[in-house]
Amino acid sequence: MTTTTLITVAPTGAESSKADVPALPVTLDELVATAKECRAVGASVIHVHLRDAEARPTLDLGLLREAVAALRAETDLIVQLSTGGAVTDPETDRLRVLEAGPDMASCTMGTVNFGDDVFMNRWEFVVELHARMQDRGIVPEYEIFDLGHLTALQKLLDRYGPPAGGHVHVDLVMGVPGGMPGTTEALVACKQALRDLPPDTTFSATGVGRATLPVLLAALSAGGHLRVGMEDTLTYAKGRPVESNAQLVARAAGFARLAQRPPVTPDEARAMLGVKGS
Ligand code: KMH
Ligand code: ZN
Repeated sequence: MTTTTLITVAPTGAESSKADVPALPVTLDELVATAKECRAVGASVIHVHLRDAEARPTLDLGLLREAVAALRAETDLIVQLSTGGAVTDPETDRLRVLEAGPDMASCTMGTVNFGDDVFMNRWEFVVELHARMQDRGIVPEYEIFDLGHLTALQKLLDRYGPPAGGHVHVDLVMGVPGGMPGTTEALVACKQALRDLPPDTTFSATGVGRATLPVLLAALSAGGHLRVGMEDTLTYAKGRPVESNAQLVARAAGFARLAQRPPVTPDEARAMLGVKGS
């Protein structure tokens, strides 16, 4: 029985524009303010994509280092950098993200259609990411956009060994056009496939767009953890745009408490995920 809930906030993403979504945090000050608000209402991990001075997605190493330092100085959240970036980012830039020294980084387990685009994750690239994270002691969150990505993860762990920290944590990203649907049935199929991974493997789930609530409720009932945020969700309810990331975290924390699985603190999350102390 899972008795607590890990809540990750993904506040920005690489897909929405500030012009379309004025509440999106795009400057470092906005990111840090969002991080503090989300920590206060139940988040323990922050999944970070950065924007440049024009609010365009960037993997600039200097900006990433600055963001890691600022988030560590101002919060006790686990800092997880995205190595997924935007669909246009080259592999070299995505690998270089690790040089910013985050606690965790995402590692997507395969290529997936992504709306009209393709989110490329070649096998050799995934292996390289996994190996560099092992070398640097960065704990991966394996991003799963489709059921077969879990088979790829099993192969990765069998061939190249356990991740840094020794614990396997996956995030099911559900409802991306081109990936698996955001349904209870798909989540249960993934949960069944998790049986082929190490027995203490944990999972969180993210429902994109209108899959947000079905996936959140299915994850809680299936013993999963939660990722929420404006990377994935821009509508709070029909006709109501999301006002802030904290609004989404507070809603997730409320559901978690109702399920008698209250949110964990960042230190409890570190112990769960095998992340070294702050
Ligand atoms: N922005 C997507 C193309 C990740 O952060 O690792 C990829 C993504 C996954 O968001
Ligand atoms: Zn992301």
